[in-house]
Parts: sequence; C-alpha cells; structure tokens
Amino acid sequence: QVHAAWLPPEAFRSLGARRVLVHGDGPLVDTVLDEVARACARYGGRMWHSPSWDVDVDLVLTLRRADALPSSTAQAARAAGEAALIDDGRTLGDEGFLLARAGDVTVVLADAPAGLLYGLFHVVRLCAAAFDPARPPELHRPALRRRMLNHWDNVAVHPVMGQVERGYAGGSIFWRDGRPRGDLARLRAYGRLLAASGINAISVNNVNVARAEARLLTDRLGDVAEIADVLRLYGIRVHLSVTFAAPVALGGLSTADPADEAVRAWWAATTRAVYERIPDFGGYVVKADSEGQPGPFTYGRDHADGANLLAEALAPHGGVVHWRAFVYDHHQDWRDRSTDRARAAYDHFTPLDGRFRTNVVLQVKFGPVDFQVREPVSPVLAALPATRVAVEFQVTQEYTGQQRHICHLGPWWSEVLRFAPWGPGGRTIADVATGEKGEGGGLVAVANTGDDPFWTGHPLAQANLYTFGRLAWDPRLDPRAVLDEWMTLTFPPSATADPELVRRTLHEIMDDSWRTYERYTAPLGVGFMVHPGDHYGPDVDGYEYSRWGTYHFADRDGVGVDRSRASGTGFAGQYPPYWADVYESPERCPDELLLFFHHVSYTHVLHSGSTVIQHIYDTHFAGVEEVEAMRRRWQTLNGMIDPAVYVRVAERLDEQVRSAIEWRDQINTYFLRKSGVPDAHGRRIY
Ligand code: BDP
Repeated sequence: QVHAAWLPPEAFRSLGARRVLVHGDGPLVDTVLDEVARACARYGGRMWHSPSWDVDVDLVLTLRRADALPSSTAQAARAAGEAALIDDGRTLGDEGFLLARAGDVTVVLADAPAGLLYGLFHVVRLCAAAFDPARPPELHRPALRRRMLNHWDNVAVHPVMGQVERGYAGGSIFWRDGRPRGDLARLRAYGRLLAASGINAISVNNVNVARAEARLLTDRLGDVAEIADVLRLYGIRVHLSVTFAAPVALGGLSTADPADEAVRAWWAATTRAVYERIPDFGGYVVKADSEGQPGPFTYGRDHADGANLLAEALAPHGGVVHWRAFVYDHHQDWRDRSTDRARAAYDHFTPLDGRFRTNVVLQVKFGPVDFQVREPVSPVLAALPATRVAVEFQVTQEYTGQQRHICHLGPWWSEVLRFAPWGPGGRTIADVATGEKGEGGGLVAVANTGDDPFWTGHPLAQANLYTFGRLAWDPRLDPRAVLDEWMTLTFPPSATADPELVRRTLHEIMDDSWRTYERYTAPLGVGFMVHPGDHYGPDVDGYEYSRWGTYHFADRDGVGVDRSRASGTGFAGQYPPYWADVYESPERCPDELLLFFHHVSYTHVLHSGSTVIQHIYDTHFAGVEEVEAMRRRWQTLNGMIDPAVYVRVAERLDEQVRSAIEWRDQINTYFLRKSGVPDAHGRRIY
C-alpha cells in the first residue's frame, strides 16, 4: 500500500460531486479523463468526453483549438475564456492553462494537452474555491520550462552506495538488483505525483555509476523505454545519465576524445537509435572529470569540447545535455591553503562562456561547495551570461538530516531563488534559471523518493518534493503558502476531525525546521562537520585533515575559512562587485555566512550582538529545545491523522531529538575545549 501522497483520492472529492466535460484527444487527455473518471467512480458525479450533444456541466477542461464544441454551455465557456485571454494578450504555451468562470461553469482552457493536465491538478488543489462564482480568471504558465529531478538510482546494488546513492526512502522505483522493477502501477503513480507538483523531466540512473551501467544507452535501452512509456502519460520526459567514456566502454573505440571523428560518429549513431525507440527522449546528464568520473581532461580537451560533443549528437532530435559544473580537485592536500574547492567551478567554467552549444545546459549546484544547510549562492550562476544555466538543488536530504530529521527546505530554496547576485533590486537567480527569453536551463534537484510506502521515508519529507516542483513552476510563490497547499492535499479536511488544528500544528513543526536544523549543526555557514562517508551525525574534525577540501580551520583562537581577496583564497572576488564587497568584509558579511568567508576569533561580535562562541552555544541549546517542542506538538496529533503516518513520524522525531542532542553536545564541547571560553549562561557543556 502506498500512503499519503499529496493527491489522495480525497483531494478529488470536490471534483467528483460535479459534472465534468473533458474535450480533446491524445494520450495526455486520456490521462485527464482517467483522473476524472476515477474521482467520479469514487464520489459520484458524471463525466463526458467530447459529447456531440448538449450537456449541462460544472467544469469544462478543453483544448482551445479543438473542434468546435457542440454544447452551447461549453461554447459560451470557451468564449469567456478566450475573452479573458485576449485581454491579457498572451498565449498559453505548451504547458499553460487558463482558469476562468463563465456563468455557472468553471473552465480550464489549454493550447496543449499538458496544460489540461496541469489545469486539472490546479482545480484539485483549489478544491471548492475553483467553483467560486466570484473567482477572477487566472493565467498559469510555468516560469521555468525545465523542471527536473535527477535520480541517483543504481540499476544494480552498489557495494558502497546501495540501490540508491544518498537514498533515504528505500529502494529504487525503477530498478532492483540489476533489473527493471517492472512495477508499472507504481511507476504510473509516481508520474502522477510528479505531474501534480509540476515536474516535467527526470533522469533515471545515477551519474556516479553511469559507466558500470552504460548499456542502458544501447542494448538495455528497452528498460529505459519502458519507463518513458509510462511517464509520458504524465507529461514527463526521461533522460539518461551517461558516461563520457561510453565510446570506449560500449563502442569498442580506443578513445573518447571529442575531437576524434569516430567518437563523434559513435555518439551520433547511438543517439539516433535512442530516439528511434524513445522519440521524446529528453537527453543526457553527465558528471565528467568529477570525483573520479571520466571526462574531456583525459584528452587535453576542456568542458566545452566535452559538452558540445554530446550536444551535437542530441541536437538533430531536439535533446539537451545537462552538463554538471561540479568539477573540483578531490585529492587536495589539506596542508596547502592555495586550493579552495569553493573556487573550482567558477575557475573551470567561466572562461568557457559563449562556447557551449545552445542545447547544453550547465547544471550548477546552488552553492559553491556541496548542498550544505547554509552556503552562499554559487557565483557561477552569475558568471556565464552566454550559457544556459540550471540551478541544482538537493531534495534528498543528504546533509540536512537524511529524511530522519524534519527539515523543510522550501524557505531555503526560495531564499536562493530570490537572491540578486548583481546587488539588491537586480536580476535574481530565478531570472537566471528562467533565461532572458525563457531559454534558461531551469531547476533540477536530486530526488528524495523511493519504493518506501510513504515515497520519501519521512512522510513530511514529501513536502520538500512538492515544494521543489511548485517553486520550479513559479519561483515567486511564497514557500509558506506552498506548504499550506501540500498540507491541504496530504491531510485533507475530510480525513481529520480538526483540520485547523492539524494545519496549525504542522506549520509550527515545519515552517522553521530548516533554521532549526541549522542551529544544532555546523555553525555560521562553515559547513560539513559531518561524519565522513555517510554524512549523518556530527564529526567535527571528520573532514579536517582529509583530501576533500572541506575544512573549518578551528584552532584555539578562532574558526572559519578566509576566502577574502585581501588575505584569503580570493573566492569572495568571484562575485559581482556589490556582493564581492559585502563578503570581503568581516564587518559587512551576513552573520549566517561569516565562517564561510572569514576566519575570526571566538570573541568576534556578530551583527546580532552576540560573540561567535556564545552564538554557537546559544543556537545549539535552542536547536535542541525546538526539536523537543516539535516532538511534543506532533504528539498532540495522535488520533487525528492516519495512524501509519503518525507512528512513522513519531519514531523519526525520537531519532531527531537523539541526534540533535548529539550534535549540540559535540559541537559545544569541541568549541569549549578549543576556545576555553565558558558559556555566559553557565549551562552544562561536557
Ligand atoms: C555529494 C555526494 C556524492 C555525490 C556528489 C555529486 O556526497 O554522493 O556523488 O555530491 O553531486 O554531495 O555528484
């Protein structure tokens, strides 16, 4: 049984009680029909599919350019919709829709079938409000064309990474023990889940194991096609992670050099075969010259040569290559302070701006290091004006509690998307991902889903997936309002005795949970301090003398990484002038990023008025108290919601409390021992 997705049948209740007309043809329209039919079967109501006689309806979902509707009601509705559109002077596009009231009818109008599907999900999200006679017409179009999830799912179980690298939700939805799972019903449910939050693209295998699983590209392409055949019904295009070494690994060539004619011909022929089998194939995702993956550096070529090689093969078929910018030296000597991992992506990629083909999307992690709970926004995102850039988030909570902790990431992503790298009031990261003419690379995230009955291990981690999709559709949405939508869909009023209490309690638990997580883990943007390898739980010096380039430099006098131009690694200088100046100065640098940019003494006074050391103590005590309060609040919901959800969350909150205490005590003790400065409030530190 699959629990509590955010489209439980109950969410369709308000729809089922009505008379619905679906007008249009094609596979995606069939999906809409299927959704509506299921709602009617369960809750009553009636549905028609393009009837040739007059019907009285409450809801019409219709393609604008479909043949004239026979029903006079529907015709009127369509006219009303068009009038609203003409006033607005805009078109609906491939995925957009118009929601308008015409007389007693609610109309969803789209130019393409995907728009009808998104329109249907929007009506479900609104519930009864979609039928409010006073509702003004609304035009919905995704701000970002590409809204993608990357699965780090391994086809075969990997000895270190398991079935899913950084997966905290059980096995893979696609693969098991080297074979496709073949659970097409679950796959279809997954497509529905993704489409309902606005996601329209996924990659189905891990970038890190693409070499071992290279055959997905050739003789095992059928396994990928099977997934594509199902997800297509929900408007989702499938992409494949491929290894740069594929011509050698699969094609028997002696080289994968981008300048080699045989290599180019191999990619062209292989890609052509992919499109013969999967005509709407999305394209490739590549991790090259990164953490041991093969790449163009082997042949003395740069990353524009590498990305363009694959882009050239994909171009005739309309595909794109997502080329990851996560390139750095992972064999760093910790004694050598001249190498700064934070600088690496900028140093590698900015000289290449303007050289990438138009179907290359450079996929950039939102921060310069690695998905930490707090990092500055990556300067790379503002440094390649002539390149299509995508922002990469991590929905899977590798560094944010691994779906054992509640950490709602919506406010964090929203902050990143609203960040204006050229200075306040200027273009934002969301604008970069959108592109000047809508041709930007969009938003991508590493998925947090698996074959777990709750999809995401922690039932409340579903909110992160939903929020990611919604922010990719519209980055201006208020993350709190999005959370509210998710709550209403996941815990529908009909399923609880006191919907208001449930909603209020969930907000109290989740709204600030990202900041709570930040409080009890690594302080002031310094990052890491996690247990090496699995990245769960504290280990303050775990990476301090390692090769990975993630250091905090704590000593008896102070802590933090000097990344200033004046005396440090110069990373601060990679930003446009406004932020370069802010970050350069320990006085102006925002508190939450101070230790990312500066090495300061423990007695340095923050803008908050507290010293660094007292801030560390206070936030760690507060963080644990907040988690304990979360657990108490959750207990008040016992008996109010699905018992399976209640129990799963309650168990995980016990672990979150245990883990937060562990973090508090290790971090506080570490810094007390280093600094010798006692807690001003005399609390117990070990
Ligand atoms: C790091 C993960 C590692 C990934 C890498 C990546 O620890 O498992 O392979 O990111 O993004 O955060 O490729």
